[in-house]
Amino acid sequence: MSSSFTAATIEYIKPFTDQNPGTSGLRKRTKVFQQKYYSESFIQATLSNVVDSSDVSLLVGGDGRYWSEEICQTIIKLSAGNKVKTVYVAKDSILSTPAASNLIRTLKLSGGFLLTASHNPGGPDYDFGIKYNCGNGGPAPEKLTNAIYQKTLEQNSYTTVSALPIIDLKTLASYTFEIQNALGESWSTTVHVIDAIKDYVTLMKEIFDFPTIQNFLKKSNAKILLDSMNGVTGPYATQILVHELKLNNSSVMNNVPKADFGGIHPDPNLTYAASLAEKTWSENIDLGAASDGDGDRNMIVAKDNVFVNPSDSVAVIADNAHLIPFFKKSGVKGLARSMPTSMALDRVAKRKNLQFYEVPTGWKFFGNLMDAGKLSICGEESFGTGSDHIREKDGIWAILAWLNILAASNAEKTFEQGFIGVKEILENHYRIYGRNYFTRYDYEEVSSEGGAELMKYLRNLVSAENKTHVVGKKYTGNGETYVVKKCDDFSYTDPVDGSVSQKQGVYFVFEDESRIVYRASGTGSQGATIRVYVEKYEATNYLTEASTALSGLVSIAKELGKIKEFTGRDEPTVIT
Ligand code: VG1
Ligand code: CO
Repeated sequence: MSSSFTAATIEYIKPFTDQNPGTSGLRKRTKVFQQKYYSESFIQATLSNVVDSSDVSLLVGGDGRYWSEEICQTIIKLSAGNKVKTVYVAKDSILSTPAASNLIRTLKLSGGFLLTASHNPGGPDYDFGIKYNCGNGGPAPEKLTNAIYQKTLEQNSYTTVSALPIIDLKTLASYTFEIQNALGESWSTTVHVIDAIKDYVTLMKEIFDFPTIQNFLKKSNAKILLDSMNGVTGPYATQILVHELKLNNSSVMNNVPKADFGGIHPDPNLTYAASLAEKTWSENIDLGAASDGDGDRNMIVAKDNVFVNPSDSVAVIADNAHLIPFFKKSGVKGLARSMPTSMALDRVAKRKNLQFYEVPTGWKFFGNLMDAGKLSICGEESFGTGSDHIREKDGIWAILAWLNILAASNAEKTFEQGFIGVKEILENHYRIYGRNYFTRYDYEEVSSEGGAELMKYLRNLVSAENKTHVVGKKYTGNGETYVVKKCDDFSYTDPVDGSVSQKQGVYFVFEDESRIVYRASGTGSQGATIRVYVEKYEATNYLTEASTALSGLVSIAKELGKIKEFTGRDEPTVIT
């Protein structure tokens, strides 16, 4: 469809002061985004930084949360106003974060807007978010997010084409609009409403050994359950598990995306995905999994009360990469984890003689390494696992990786005496490598001042002038004593472009390699969230409950960080 000229107009606004994107995009209460000109300001600031030629093409879509369709229309109008040549919009605006990363890469787009606040709850009273990904498919690096923020502080107008019709997001179609501005310039903008599911499914079929997985599922009668938590992965999971791998419908749950996630907090951990874990354990399910609102996180559980800690999950996947066709073909170039993630992966890198990197929290830091061909498999303790097939973490990828490993580990089995399950794979890993017990305590939505004071106190404690008093100091908790070997505020220099990211978390390493890390979250939308990460390595004693193995260090972590004093909290909001 083509129409006659539509006018691009300038709207005047006041700058906003609170549009600094955090760990992964701008996340606020929906009501904040609904303020007049608020979303337009952030979108314009982004477009001002990324529209650098007459050939810009963008992708738009998100996790389907409340307010997404409205913002899709706003982005289309501002894109047209800013001379973007082509806008690809996901049908129904349903586009998982990993699928977006893939589409940006395969369609060779300039970038894309992802409408998501990820694992944060959605709806009129909860969170909304806008995130920009670049042409490599990964989250915008700090250099760009800083420039966007600067722009929002200064700009006093945006350009839009308010007369554009509302695009029907329910129907696959293309539209071209001829646009003109007051200066007499003219250009055209084309909008394609596209299927955002199928390319992702094709990609998964290229990466994993679907015939072997299907054969395993059929012969073993393994029970699989994937909980999409009413988030965006529902249609992807249904297509892959039910239509491709021929499992029955009961293998997927909460698989229809809902604007408010059906009231669920779509964060796949043992607190918010407790019903999936309970069902898996009570119904003897061989592999239970959950993914978050936008589909980039995953949790793996299994019968016999097995919970696969995400730090272990990435280590197991890396150790078994040779069973996955994608890595068989391309090899494993290197491994990486975020700083607070347990050191289980380091051990795999060492044993396999692979390059290894420790980066700050947030997926954007992995992208540069991948683009430079230095990194294949990486993970974060926050239920994020992924590889260089795209530039985001990928929930369904991680679940399929486990299925592929299960299937390939049992390829020779007759299944009369059962099969090697998740539990055996995990315990075998511990037998070879030992176990890095790990836990994270989150103190959510404490006062901003309290959170800031806590981090200031810790930074001061590990500063150059004070750290000499801390190193060598003994701390005792629950009768266990640990001696500080080193401590610092983590700083990272990107080995590819030399950019430096400072103040990425305060860590204490003890003489037995145990660690305590403190960080302020960069994804919350209200107050401050303090995360405390605790880790302890045991070479042979790998069958203890994590909470028991870590109880001494946890009590040291509370005391060392003066948690009660600064946050007013006795107990954390969430323990993972
Ligand atoms: C959290 C996690 C981090 C993750 C980020 C985005 O950030 O800790 O590992 O990359 O969320 O995940 P923070 O700053 O709150 O600790 V997602 O699934 O919300 O895009
Ligand atoms: Co997410």
